[in-house]
Amino acid sequence: MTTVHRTCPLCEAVCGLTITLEGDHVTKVTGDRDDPFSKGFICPKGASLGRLDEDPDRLSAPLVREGDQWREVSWEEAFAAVAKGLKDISGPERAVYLGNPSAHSMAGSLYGGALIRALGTRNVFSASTADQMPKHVASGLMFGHPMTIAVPDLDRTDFLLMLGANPLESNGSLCTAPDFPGRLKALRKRGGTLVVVDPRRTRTADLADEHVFVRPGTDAFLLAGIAHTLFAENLLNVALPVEGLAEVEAVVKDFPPQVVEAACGVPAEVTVRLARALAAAPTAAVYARIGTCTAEFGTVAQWLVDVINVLTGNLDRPGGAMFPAPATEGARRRKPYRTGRWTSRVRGLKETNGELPVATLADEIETPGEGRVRALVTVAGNPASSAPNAKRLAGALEKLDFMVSVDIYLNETTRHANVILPPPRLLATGHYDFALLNFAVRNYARYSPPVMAADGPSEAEILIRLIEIASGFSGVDDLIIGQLIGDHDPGELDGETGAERRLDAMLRLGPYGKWNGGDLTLRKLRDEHPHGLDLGPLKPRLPEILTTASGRVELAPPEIVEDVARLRERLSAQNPEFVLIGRRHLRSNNSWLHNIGPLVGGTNRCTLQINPEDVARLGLGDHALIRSEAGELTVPLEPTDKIMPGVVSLPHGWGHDGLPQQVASGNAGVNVNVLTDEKIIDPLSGNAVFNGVPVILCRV
Ligand SMILES: Nc1nc2c(c(=O)[nH]1)N[C@H]1C(S)=C(S)[C@@H](COP(=O)(O)OP(=O)(O)OC[C@H]3O[C@@H](n4cnc5c(=O)[nH]c(N)nc54)[C@H](O)[C@@H]3O)O[C@H]1N2
Ligand SMILES: Nc1nc2c(c(=O)[nH]1)N[C@H]1C(S)=C(S)[C@@H](COP(=O)(O)OP(=O)(O)OC[C@H]3O[C@@H](n4cnc5c(=O)[nH]c(N)nc54)[C@H](O)[C@@H]3O)O[C@H]1N2
Ligand code: SF4
Ligand SMILES: [Mo]
Repeated sequence: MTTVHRTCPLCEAVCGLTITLEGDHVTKVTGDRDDPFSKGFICPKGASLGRLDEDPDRLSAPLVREGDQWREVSWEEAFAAVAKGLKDISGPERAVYLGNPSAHSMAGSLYGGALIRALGTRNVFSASTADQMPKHVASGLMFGHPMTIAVPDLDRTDFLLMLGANPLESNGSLCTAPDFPGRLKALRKRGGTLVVVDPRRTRTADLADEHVFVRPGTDAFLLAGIAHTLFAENLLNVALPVEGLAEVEAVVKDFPPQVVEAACGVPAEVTVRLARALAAAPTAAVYARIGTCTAEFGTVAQWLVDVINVLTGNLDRPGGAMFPAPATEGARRRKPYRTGRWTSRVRGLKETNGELPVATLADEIETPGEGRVRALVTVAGNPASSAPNAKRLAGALEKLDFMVSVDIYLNETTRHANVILPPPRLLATGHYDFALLNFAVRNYARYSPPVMAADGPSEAEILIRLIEIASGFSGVDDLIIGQLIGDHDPGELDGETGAERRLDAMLRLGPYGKWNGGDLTLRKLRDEHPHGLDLGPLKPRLPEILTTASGRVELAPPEIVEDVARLRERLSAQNPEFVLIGRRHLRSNNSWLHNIGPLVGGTNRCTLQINPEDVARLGLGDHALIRSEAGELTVPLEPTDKIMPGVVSLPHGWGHDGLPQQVASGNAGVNVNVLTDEKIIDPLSGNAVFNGVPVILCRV
């Protein structure tokens, strides 16, 4: 029997796990009590890590498809098939899609960029434009860099206003905080206040001092009403160097609480009270997540979040919204952030962060003409499930000349591939959270080396081979290390693989690093801090980390101010009779944990939550037909007064009919993204809209 300790890679909470093994078989998983950040916290998903790692339906060898037959092949044969498939397809005709787990893996973080360059394409898509792109765009325009993202200082704040997030189920997002539930309870226990804004009374709302119902897709109105009140009642406390204060005042003038009430459904007196409370609290933070991002005014809403944090004096101060200093942070070029450096071929949509909206991937594959996407590489992504109008996208994948997927399952997306390349089990893979530690509520680092040998190439090695095949270039690690370390001696770098040596270089150059006045190295982190290293509470970082043209916080970026006109026009719009939103369940993880027996069933079911008043009014039975611009589904109903009348909620990531995954195909559910509409996006970020989708309901 052996015991190993490592970070859970399944969600953004980065919990430490203690794993007991008999040989290579996992017998027990518990929370790692010695992890200074997660302190033993674990959720049911982390506890099922062994089941996932040993799932018999996971792919254990590369697959090549011939017609509708799959054949297991050797790695060399698989890579030869990729080389042949990509050979006659030029860079601009290739596209890549990086899915959510590539933001968790070392391979995705370290080799995603090089893969894109090797493919020679601007057709870059990822789950980010179905998720947090509005936050990157708003932060990029205000602070100069899309990763300069403020997170709520959860452990010290006196007042937290949370919109469109449900960390009791999701365990938090763009706010890396293991045991988020415990941290919220601690906030209340120390006399702090939690207010949750959500069209559903969630488990997080149940824990709060106050829950405010909001009409889906309209948080920007509520936030504008709060900002309006701060100006109108002279509650400002602007402590930072800012540009554009007068412009913000002028822009929010048109959104008094009495006026926004009709649009967002929040009574004017509640909006005014929230503004006063945010201004009066010793410290406060506004935090808004997926419910507000995957909405038509996503970027405007995210902008208003930080506008309010600035106006109330809470940006960059302890207890407010702060900027983490992750251990692998590199120097940021003083080059102001821009979007739209290129546009998509078919719909002319703007590039953001080097990506195009996933909402237009199907257009790029289906529309004939020069530059049509003919080949697609997916890495850890399931866009045939996760993208808006997923049914159309699944059909488009059939029209590709070649597709290769790096994935652990044969699923909704990879079944369209010609070749599937499966990475080895998690326990054979090193782990470092390059992306998520940018958003941690304490500065923290932890490296988890592999605990067993892999029986095939690691995911990093798979991506390196794809880079070599696509570009003919080998030696990517040495090239990047050379560019990164300048005059330092590469011979000092530790690590068994290129990925580890790159991690070491980044740690050494980072804010705590040996090559930067500190003492942190990979060896030190791995050998002296196997349970993780606490690097202390967040510290104020402005104005040093601002990279805007003015060197100040840009409170009124012109493109955002311009988009407020669209919001103003919407003030007088009619509300649809029903709108659709999503939700997450504790034991889910987007589309890919439904094959793990202990995680499905019970409360984790694909049902349409609907208010009982609506059920009665429409005379619905246990099922209903739900129809949108994009498609229709028949769904089982779950009447509950926890959801507002006029709003219905269906979780995403279901609809697994016919997959070679025994448990998942037996609990198939339906795919909500048959209903979501790829034609409607947040124009500033290109982000998909999943919340506030107009639908009609009919009896079946
Ligand atoms: N309607 C609606 N749609 C949504 C959302 C919503 O709230 N509502 N949420 C959106 C959000 S926030 C996100 S992030 C996206 C997610 O969108 P995607 O990233 O496209 O989808 P996932 O379901 O996360 O699929 C992850 C894929 O990675 C594979 N995988 C798992 N682990 C590994 C690994 O270690 N290596 C590799 N190579 N593959 C692995 C899985 O088998 C699966 O195929 O969905 C979005 N779609
Ligand atoms: N268990 C579990 N954990 C996960 C995931 C998972 O699938 N399952 N996915 C991971 C991923 S990829 C992400 S991005 C994060 C997301 O993490 P969170 O942002 O916390 O996501 P949700 O739990 O979906 O909570 C979103 C809430 O927004 C509400 N909402 C919907 N529309 C609106 C609206 O218009 N306005 C407001 N104010 N609220 C609205 C919904 O009712 C829901 O309660 O979770 C991560 N963690
Ligand atoms: S909360 Fe997230 S990181 Fe922690 S054990 Fe659960 S899935 Fe893993
Ligand atoms: Mo996400």
